Amino acid sequence: MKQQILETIRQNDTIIIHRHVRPDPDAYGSQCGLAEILKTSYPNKSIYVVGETEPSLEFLYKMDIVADDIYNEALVIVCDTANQARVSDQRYKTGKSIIKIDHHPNDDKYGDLLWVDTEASATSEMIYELFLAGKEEDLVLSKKAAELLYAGIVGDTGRFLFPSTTEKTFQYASALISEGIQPTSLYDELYKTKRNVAQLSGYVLQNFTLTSYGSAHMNITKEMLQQYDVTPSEASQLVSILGNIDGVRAWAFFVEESSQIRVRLRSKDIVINQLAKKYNGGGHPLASGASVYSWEEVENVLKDLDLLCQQN
Ligand SMILES: [Mn+2]
Repeated sequence: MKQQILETIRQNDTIIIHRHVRPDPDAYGSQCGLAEILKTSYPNKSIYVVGETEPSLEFLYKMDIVADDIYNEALVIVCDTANQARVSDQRYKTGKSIIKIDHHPNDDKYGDLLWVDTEASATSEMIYELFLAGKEEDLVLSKKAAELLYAGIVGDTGRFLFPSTTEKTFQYASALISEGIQPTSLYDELYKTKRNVAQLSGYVLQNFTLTSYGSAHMNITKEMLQQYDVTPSEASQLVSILGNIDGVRAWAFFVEESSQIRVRLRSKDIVINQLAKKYNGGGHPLASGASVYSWEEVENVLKDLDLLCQQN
């Protein structure tokens, strides 16, 4: 599949790379890391990255503005995006052909070529693998590309902590560091916490609930977001802080937005992506997302989550 993808890339002069909405470091890292590799390797091709800009990740890369008609002749590559509804900038559909590169479960098999590796810790890890598959021929890895892929791997593995981290992950990370990147300054930017977000995380640690079966949760209402002056996406990032608490096996984070309540589900050992699916979501076995539309529904999610902890 990697060779087929590389062959398709070689045959196209215009390539537009997409990723998912509400981008995280792996979305940016895989999308822009691939763009950097292709720009350096094929200076005569036109390579674009599109999607909404996430202010906290803008230091990594800048998105391009692409006119609609450019899509007519373009190969579109979508990185790190499990399902079509989550592709940032829905014009991806109007490309000449589409390639999907992703590490989430392949429930929505879109695209003309699909490369899905659920064992990969990050899509950025897969992009590095794509580089390895083409480096003897024509692929070149710039320092900027190495930095982007490293940021993606670091983001999706929680700095090499999550169980998705493998021997391969460390090998690739080591190879990326040998390109001369500065992990420390990257961490400074990625893990910089705004004062108000830090204060909200203090509130979460003081007020979360934990059942005797090991399910924990926290509700963040619109009023709390206002009070702490924190955006829903900033609040959602606090989900990981419940993971280290003694007795927590699986946990949910509910953040109220204008038209829905976003659910972040995490787990140490119990598979929770089926639960996410039941509530309009999906994702990895131990890290998923969902959406509900009332606080009554939140109670149902919590009952289901606690039942999973009880039964497993
Ligand atoms: Mn990812």
